[in-house]
Amino acid sequence: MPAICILDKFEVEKNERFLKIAEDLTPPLLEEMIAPESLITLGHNIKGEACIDSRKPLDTLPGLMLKKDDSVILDFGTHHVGYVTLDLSFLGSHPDAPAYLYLRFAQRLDELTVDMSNYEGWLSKGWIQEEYVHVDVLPSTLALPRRYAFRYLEIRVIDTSLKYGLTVRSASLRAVSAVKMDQVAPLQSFDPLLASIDQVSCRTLHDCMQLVFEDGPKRDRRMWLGDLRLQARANYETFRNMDLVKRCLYLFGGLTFNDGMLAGCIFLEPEAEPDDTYLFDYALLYGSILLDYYEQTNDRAALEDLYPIALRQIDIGLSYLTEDHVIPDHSGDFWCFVDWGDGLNTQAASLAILIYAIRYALRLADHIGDNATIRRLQEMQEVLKESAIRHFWDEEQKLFVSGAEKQVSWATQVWMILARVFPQDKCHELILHTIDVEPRIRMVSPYMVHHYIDALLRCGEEERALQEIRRYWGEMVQDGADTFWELYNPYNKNESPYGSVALNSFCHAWSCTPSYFLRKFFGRKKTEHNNS
Ligand code: RAM
Repeated sequence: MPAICILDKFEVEKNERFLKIAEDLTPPLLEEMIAPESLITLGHNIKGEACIDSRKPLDTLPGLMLKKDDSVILDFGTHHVGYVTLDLSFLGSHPDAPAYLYLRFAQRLDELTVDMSNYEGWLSKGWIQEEYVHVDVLPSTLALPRRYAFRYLEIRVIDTSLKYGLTVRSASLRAVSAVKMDQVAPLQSFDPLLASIDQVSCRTLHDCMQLVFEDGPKRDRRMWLGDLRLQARANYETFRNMDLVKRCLYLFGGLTFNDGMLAGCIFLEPEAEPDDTYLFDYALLYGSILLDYYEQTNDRAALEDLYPIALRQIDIGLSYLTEDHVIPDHSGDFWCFVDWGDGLNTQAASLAILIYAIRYALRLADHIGDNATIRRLQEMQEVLKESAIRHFWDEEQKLFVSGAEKQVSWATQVWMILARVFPQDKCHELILHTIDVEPRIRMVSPYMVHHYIDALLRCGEEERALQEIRRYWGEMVQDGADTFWELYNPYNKNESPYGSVALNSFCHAWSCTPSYFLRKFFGRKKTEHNNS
């Protein structure tokens, strides 16, 4: 089902001072020249999944003569983001027709086996990383203007002519990122799986750190608030690029609309603009990004500039409350994100996220010394906790339910725990009971699983949190992830919110948080211990 938001009334308010601060913090992009490692051919394993059948050394590439329908696949060794240049030539008579090429960039091997022309989902086909190119003159250098996110490049010759064949003398990639991988020391763990999970997380974050924290360098190539929050947290434990977080906070803060609302995401080009998409939960979580940033940096000026924006989101959130202190049920609309997944009812979670966001706003207000706000929000927090229990707690099932259908989902329980609606011991019982019951409405995005891990830690379930990181992100590593994916449902590996897995992003910001958990909460001792 398409999930879009188009606001009728959309009046952007630009704060030029904030935008100037953001502009001045634009990072230089660091470049690295990368050559492919080898040439590969594809096969299938016993499960029917695409795998590498054979490899040839790179120095065999220039000698290959590619004629009509021939193709070659280059493996760049791991996932990268950047610009590709091909040095092309020919063998045979002087080219008497253009070389007509099809180029396909893939983050995962299985993308190379899908016929993209069959894609009929609701997101634009424009996101598919493929090109049809005519090359009129040979030899020549083909410098592709578009930025790609990929590990594999397939070059297929649609046609040359009967008199000549194409050769690829060399291929190169100018990889870009705001940071360098070697800025981060490897995780100190004797558990090779955890070390790999951390490494893949770091690479995911690295590849998403461009002129802003992008959500996915293949798609959507923009900055989403919810993703930014998790990326910033992982960044504090790894690359520690504080200026990039600051720039992103000021970009959002400098581009509000309709009396102070924050956009769900921001486009960067041709100039920074907010999308006309409001996501209730994402906007509320801005305060938590600001608090984390302030506690990391002590940047008082930023706190004072951006505190009113964070507070405004809480007041906008509160304005949606009914007289009975619940948020009306918007499930089915792209209004409160929570998680991808068909049929998730978000009503109860939206109230929980409001309560959670108020806790962060209170801590911000405390730093600012805004006592009137502290009093007002403390009272409101109690009213809302009581309302959450009254409306959504089902004493018989010992679980929270959501919406008129009284749906039981993992997401609702997790957010109620993070909102601290119950004292810690009761939250602990609730998470264990949820694990026992295994609600049918599961978590499908790493974004939601991040919050589940957070809830486990809140309940003192550290061992289990580590086990879940191993199980969820570890399974992606075992499934061949070089960078972590936008969506991973171990129960349905082909799940896509977009109508085809071809449009899923396989290097996605919100999936990079194992590094945050492993480095912040689990020292060397714990990760060793769990290796058994
Ligand atoms: C998708 C992207 C993005 C996410 C939004 C809600 O477009 O995956 O990362 O934040 O949905």
